[in-house]
Amino acid sequence: MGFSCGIVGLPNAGKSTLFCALSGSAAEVAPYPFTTLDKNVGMAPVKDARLLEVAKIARSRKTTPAMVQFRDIAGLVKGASKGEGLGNQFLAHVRETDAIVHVIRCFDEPDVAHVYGSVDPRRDAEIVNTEMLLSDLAMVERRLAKALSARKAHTREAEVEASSLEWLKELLSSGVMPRRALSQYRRTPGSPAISDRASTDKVTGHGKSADKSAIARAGVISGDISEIQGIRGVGSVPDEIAKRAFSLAAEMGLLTAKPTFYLANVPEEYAGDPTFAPGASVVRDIAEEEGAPFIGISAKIEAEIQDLPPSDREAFRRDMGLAPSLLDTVVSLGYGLLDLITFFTANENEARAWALKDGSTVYEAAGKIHSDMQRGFVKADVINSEDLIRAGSVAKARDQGLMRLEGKEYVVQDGDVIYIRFA
Ligand SMILES: Nc1nc2c(ncn2[C@@H]2O[C@H](COP(=O)(O)OP(=O)(O)OP(=O)(O)O)[C@@H](O)[C@H]2O)c(=O)[nH]1
Ligand SMILES: [Mg+2]
Repeated sequence: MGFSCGIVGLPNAGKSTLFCALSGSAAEVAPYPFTTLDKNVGMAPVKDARLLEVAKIARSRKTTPAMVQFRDIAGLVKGASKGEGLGNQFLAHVRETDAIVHVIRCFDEPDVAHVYGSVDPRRDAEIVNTEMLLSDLAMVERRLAKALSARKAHTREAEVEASSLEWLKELLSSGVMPRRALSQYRRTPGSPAISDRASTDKVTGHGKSADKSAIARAGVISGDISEIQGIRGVGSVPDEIAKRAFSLAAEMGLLTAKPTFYLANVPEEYAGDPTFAPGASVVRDIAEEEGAPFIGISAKIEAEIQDLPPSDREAFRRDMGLAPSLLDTVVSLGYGLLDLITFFTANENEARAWALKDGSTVYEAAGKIHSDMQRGFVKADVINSEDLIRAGSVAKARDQGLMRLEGKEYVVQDGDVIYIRFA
């Protein structure tokens, strides 16, 4: 799978409308709060023109794109973490996802009730973020209680775990979302990224963004965390504790530690120019303050387009001044946010696209395909899809010396076509 993405927001923000527009699947959409009582799960393919070309060259019988999963849950309201509304019980469905899209209502429509009576993007974003923070805090406190009794054994591991959870608790209780700490850290000029992977990349020269990808890996963070702007009142901790805290946050599925982007759901008349819609600039500011990506769309228009025959969609989008595809926009945001690249496998049976964390080795890529391939990994023949497409066939690519034999440590590049040799 490419990645999975949870859709959160207040009731009637347009989450299910967005879900339908993205996944093409039907979900109940209605003008009253708490329409979604359970969760909706849908999949959508990641479009990649290179896959079709690679499939043609390999004469593959079928092509399998990478897939993205969307999960739409009930709306969150104030007090959700204490059992208000329906939201909290469904947060578990979002804990398992890779990323979050936070939908904020910017459309004013008297027939669609707003649970707090008016359109106010900053207040709404704060309510939802606070509920996620409180839910995460409760989770951290439960785990901390266990860790504190384990600490009595005086092992180093138990000590690190308890201290990391204490620091996470402090962070969350001060209202700091761990994802914010991570993204601010990423933006701090000169912040060192020390991980084994980052240094390997530099030595082999393959790491086009070694530092970035190293930090993006959950739990790999370094530097003096206390220097990060915005974390006021939170004590500094040794690197080891901070690193463990971030990997625990990922492991526990803390919502406020997940890469997140904000989506302003604007009135239909602003569909072609969403940033000019009232409220959209507030959502953009919130996103900017957090270092998070932002997009503005009209979910209603997008869902309506999804109902048109496919052949009519493109012209309709063009006439409305919309980007060519909402799904493509969201997918590329997600790939960027999660530092994902694409690699391909291709034989006569199947040509397939896979998503992989930037900076991963071909050995790790083999593990994605099949555990046997990783276990028995010998070498990999690698060619970039662009070279392969230019050469026109695998044989010609070989003749031109474009196919390389790589070992375990090779860092996969975006667009690589990989043939694993395994024993
Ligand atoms: N005018 C207008 N209405 C919209 C827009 N987006 C959604 N709606 C309407 O708002 C209502 C709520 O939309 P849903 O997608 O069901 O909202 P939700 O966030 O899933 O709501 P819950 O499931 O109740 O949490 C529906 O009547 C939609 O048609 C929009 O951009 N403009
Ligand atoms: Mg819904």
